Amino acid sequence: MHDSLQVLSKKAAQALREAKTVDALKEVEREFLGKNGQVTGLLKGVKDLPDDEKRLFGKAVNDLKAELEGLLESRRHELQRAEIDAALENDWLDLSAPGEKFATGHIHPLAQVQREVETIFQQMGFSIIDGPEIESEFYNFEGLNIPSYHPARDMQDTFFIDKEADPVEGKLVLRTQTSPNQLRAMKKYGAPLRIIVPGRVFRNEATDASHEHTFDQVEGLLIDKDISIANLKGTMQEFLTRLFKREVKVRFRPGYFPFVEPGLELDMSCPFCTDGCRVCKRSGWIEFMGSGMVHPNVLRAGGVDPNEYQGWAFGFGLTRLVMMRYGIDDIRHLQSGDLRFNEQF
Ligand code: FA5
Repeated sequence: MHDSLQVLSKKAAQALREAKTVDALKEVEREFLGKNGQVTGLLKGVKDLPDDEKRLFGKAVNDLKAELEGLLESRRHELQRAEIDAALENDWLDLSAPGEKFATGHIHPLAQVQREVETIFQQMGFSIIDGPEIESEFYNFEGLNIPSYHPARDMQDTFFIDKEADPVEGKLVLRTQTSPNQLRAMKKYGAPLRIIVPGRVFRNEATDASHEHTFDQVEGLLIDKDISIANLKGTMQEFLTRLFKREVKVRFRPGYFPFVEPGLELDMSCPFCTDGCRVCKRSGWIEFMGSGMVHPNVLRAGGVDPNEYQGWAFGFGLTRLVMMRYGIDDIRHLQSGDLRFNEQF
């Protein structure tokens, strides 16, 4: 081989050996075999040589180029292998190490019980409907047979919206009960009807361990022909038995709500004991809800003919049910947003 080529070959082979990384190798490649590399420069010069040297020298440079390319390729493999080995050595992952648990939230106890209630009533053929939290006085009171002069207005201390009253529907209020949806549903769907309405209600209460200003109720309404209190009793007994997963009995006491006649308070047998406990105050019975046969005035206000249809309605406190279910001693925990409380469910 031409002397100068031999020197160049040695120089290149040494540079290749000394390149310690794939990037450094690229540098060496550029220096010798790149567009302006030393070997490439020699090749470009071949065309200017006298004819007799052209062939010999040209072949020698091409051989050198092929040799360097071979060396380069094997060095590249070597370095890549070494880089992979180093990565395997340093960046390994212990797949058997115990994982780190992510803190995830869960459904709030109020929503959990609401879902259970909805599922049971759906299974019994009831539809679940929703209504506005800001109501008119008409739907919250007048239409439910509670005119403004009626003393029953005082039973539910009300938040009013600071806005001029509508001549027909009156002032706007934060609904004090879910009962306005009896009227809304009758007007919208007519009779027959089978609905429940879970929802948040508001009262201007002095709060304590069992009273909140904001709490949840579930309204129920069934309207059809030949409906009696017996249907209400059977429905509630079945609902509570499914909810508590043990046989629950119900009993009625007289109660007063202007929108039902007769009005009834419903008690359930204590689902937590057989012979008296703290929850039922050793009586075996727990007050559960207000109910009764829908007043004819309310049917009329909802556009249903009381001569053709009857029905019953009920309203229970979902928040109180949740408290009873989980043994929560202070209603204010439920809206506190305190994770130490919420995490327990
Ligand atoms: C009513 O609100 C009637 N609308 C229920 C009704 C519907 C009767 C249909 C007849 C027919 P009452 O004011 O009693 O009734 O409230 C119903 C339930 O809401 C109570 O049994 C209680 O569980 C719950 N409740 C009432 N006030 C509060 C409060 N401040 N905090 C938490 N729960 C309450």
